[in-house]
Amino acid sequence: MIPTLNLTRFIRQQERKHPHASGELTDLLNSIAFGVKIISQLVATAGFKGLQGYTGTTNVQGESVQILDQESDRTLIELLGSSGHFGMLVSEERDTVVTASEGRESGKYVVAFDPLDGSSNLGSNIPVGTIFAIWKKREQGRPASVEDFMQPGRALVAAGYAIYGAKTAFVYSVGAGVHGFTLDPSIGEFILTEEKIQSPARGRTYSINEGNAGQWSPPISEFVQAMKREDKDLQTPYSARYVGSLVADFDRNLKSGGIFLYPADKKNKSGKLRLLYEAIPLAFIAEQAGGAATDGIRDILDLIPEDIHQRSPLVIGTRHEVEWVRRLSKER
Ligand code: P6P
Repeated sequence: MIPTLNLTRFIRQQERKHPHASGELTDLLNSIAFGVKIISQLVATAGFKGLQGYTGTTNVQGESVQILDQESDRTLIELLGSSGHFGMLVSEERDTVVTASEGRESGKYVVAFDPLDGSSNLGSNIPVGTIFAIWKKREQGRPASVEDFMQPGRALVAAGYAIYGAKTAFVYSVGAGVHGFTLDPSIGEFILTEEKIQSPARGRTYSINEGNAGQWSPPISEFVQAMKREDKDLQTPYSARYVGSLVADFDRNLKSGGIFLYPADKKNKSGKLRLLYEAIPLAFIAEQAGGAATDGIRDILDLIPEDIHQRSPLVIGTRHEVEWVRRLSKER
């Protein structure tokens, strides 16, 4: 059977539903997908192409930078740069913003991305991912500024992620449902494999780093205890699943149901994960698929970033469990 819909055609189909679309967003999404194909190859072949290991530098997060972090960042910057449709970029790997090249400041969009999230897992073949968020500039006809990133996730025009695992998948939304594509490396195409992904109303797994239990706030401790307790009415206990790679944990919950938590704690007062290019894009996807995402109490998509590398607590996944945590957090 010949696969009929690849990503390029699907995005074009979605664009045709917006008669005034200029095609710039389509170009941006295709540029990101092109970058994901290259990163997929880099991840798969790093072991014998001398791309494994560390550069010896640390990034703005204070984390040791892997060669693949740098290569993935560079790939996306170059491809987005040549698309000409962005006004400004934010990457987890760069302290400061990347502005559009001379004469291309008219780009309508700003893009924030984590080029290779979970890269500390690369040595052990655990799935890692790329996460991206696209906003329209607040005002067209002028160069982009950092202020264009200080918009809530509800203003996103598109968001998505790639996951480099047993297969390379590309999952995205432009606000009209969540759609999943699988890379066929034999033809270099992303083929539509999951149209209109809908998360279940509730899950059977919870995902949190239990090594931090001594640092958690009472509502989080109470929720995790409830996850472990035998209670027929609550349909507990749940199973514990924690990969330690955000995109892998998120992708499982999106499709099979479940909750992921990286809460604020005594060690990480604002949580560990980044608001702009981790929490917000995944929250957009989660809500589009019928799920939910909060900082424990407030919807992630209502939060307005104040700094491009700001951290945020994240509770994300199927609505039943996310609301359970919200109730406990409000009561305590
Ligand atoms: P911890 C990977 O380093 C990452 O940024 C996310 O992908 C992942 O969810 C989280 O950190 C894991 O953090 O503290 O549990 O190792």
